[in-house]
Amino acid sequence: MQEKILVLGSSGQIGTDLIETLRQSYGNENVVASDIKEPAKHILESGPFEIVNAMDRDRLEEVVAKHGITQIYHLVAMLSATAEKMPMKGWDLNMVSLFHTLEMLREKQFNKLYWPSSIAAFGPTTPKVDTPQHTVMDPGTVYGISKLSGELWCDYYCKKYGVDVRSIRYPGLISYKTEPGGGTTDYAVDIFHKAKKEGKYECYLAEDTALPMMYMPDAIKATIGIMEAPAEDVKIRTSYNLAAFSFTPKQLAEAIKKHIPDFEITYNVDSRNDIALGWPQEIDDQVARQDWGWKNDFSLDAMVEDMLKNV
Ligand code: AKB
Repeated sequence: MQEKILVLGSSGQIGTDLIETLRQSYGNENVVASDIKEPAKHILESGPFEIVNAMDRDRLEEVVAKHGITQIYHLVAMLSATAEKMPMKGWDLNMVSLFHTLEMLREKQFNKLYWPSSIAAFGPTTPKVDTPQHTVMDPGTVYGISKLSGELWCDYYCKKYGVDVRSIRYPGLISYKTEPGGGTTDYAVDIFHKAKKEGKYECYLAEDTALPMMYMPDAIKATIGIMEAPAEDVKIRTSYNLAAFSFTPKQLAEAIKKHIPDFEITYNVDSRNDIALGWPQEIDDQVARQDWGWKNDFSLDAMVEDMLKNV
């Protein structure tokens, strides 16, 4: 069967990279980009694009029917730092858009759903190092509460209605094509732009705040990897732990200095550091590696080299 894929939130940080890779493997015309704002020119010109507000179920149903959609990648979310400023809006966006797609999946309007969770679903009493797949989860942010709730709803729909929904807990994602917006981990992208342009960066996290991170090509590989895995291999239907490397701002600055020796980092810590301190530092992703063969390609140094080449 020819898959027809709809990406919700395609103009965002993950969407821009994901659309390019999906179009390469499934064919331009079979991958529909959608967002409330227009995407980059090359995305608009290489295949179909629809303006879709993921909160508008009628519009979602219209686009799914129009293109004969078989799979949806749901990438719409208000991230951690922004959702702390507007909790009700964040909760609404993150949950209502998920329920629309889960309900449409239950009604068999399409066959398979990808919905991302995050390390934000963990909380202050979760083990910080080698965070296991199954552990205490007590998120302290609106975004994290929406991700943990979403995971449980995905599992519920899978068990109760037999739908095929798959999910990964993303670490902080680093990319150069599109900048992230409103996350706690955004510094790890901003730092590269400032390092190249100004040779210095003022960081809002403390120098020793460690977080799990991943380079975007690996995140895209994992996202498509879990969607293409045989259904019986995807045993966990809440969400899978996923890891590549972890670093503190100080360690990232050291890695950048290997290429830009004069680079300087200073610190002006704000409330985002409190959010980061409630998250794990290093994730154990053995279960994803065993179940559906996940394996990262990029180390910290390889990511830094590639970012500095491309920003
Ligand atoms: C954020 O910082 O909010 C996101 C995330 C870790 O999910 N990048």
